[in-house]
Amino acid sequence: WAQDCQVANIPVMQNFDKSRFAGKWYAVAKKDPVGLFLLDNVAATYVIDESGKMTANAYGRVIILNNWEMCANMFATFEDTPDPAKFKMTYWGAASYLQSGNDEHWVIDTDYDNYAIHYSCREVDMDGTCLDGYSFIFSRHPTGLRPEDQKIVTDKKKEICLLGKYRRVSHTGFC
Ligand code: ODT
Repeated sequence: WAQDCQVANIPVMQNFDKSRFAGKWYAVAKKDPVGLFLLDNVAATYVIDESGKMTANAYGRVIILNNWEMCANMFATFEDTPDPAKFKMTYWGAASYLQSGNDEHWVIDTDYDNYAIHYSCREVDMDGTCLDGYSFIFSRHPTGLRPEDQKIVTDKKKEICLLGKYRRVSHTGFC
């Protein structure tokens, strides 16, 4: 097994089941993109409707206009792709001054009940590696990852070439 940091070759969750992924996830760690937005107290809730379409809402502490601290309420819709673990995400904020845009939304790995690894590359470099992207480590538990899931998550961080790039996301009750 050799390290391959090509975005196109990043392994994602096999046979991803979005209905099992539904519900609330707490961010426990994050690799920031350029111009980071969500700082901490981040959680996302995914919903699958009767037709199978996935949507989500998320909240998190943000600082806008350089000094105004608030909780951002964000929404997203997801477009399916041929790979069940890869989605095209369209997102926007409850308020117009919050970020909006289109991002990739990949699920790298999850056991559905405890941990999930999210990945989004925003800009692929000339050599096929990721120039700008972000990634969340999610837990079903607000207290963080269970010790037995930590090694799995560390191994996956390595596989997606982001080991050492994450910071802890704290939950202080701000949002
Ligand atoms: O925080 C950043 O720097 C980048 C994050 C921008 C995307 C935030 C949009 C959230 C939209 C609603 C929730 C969907 C769940 C997405 C999963 C990962 C991002 C929170």
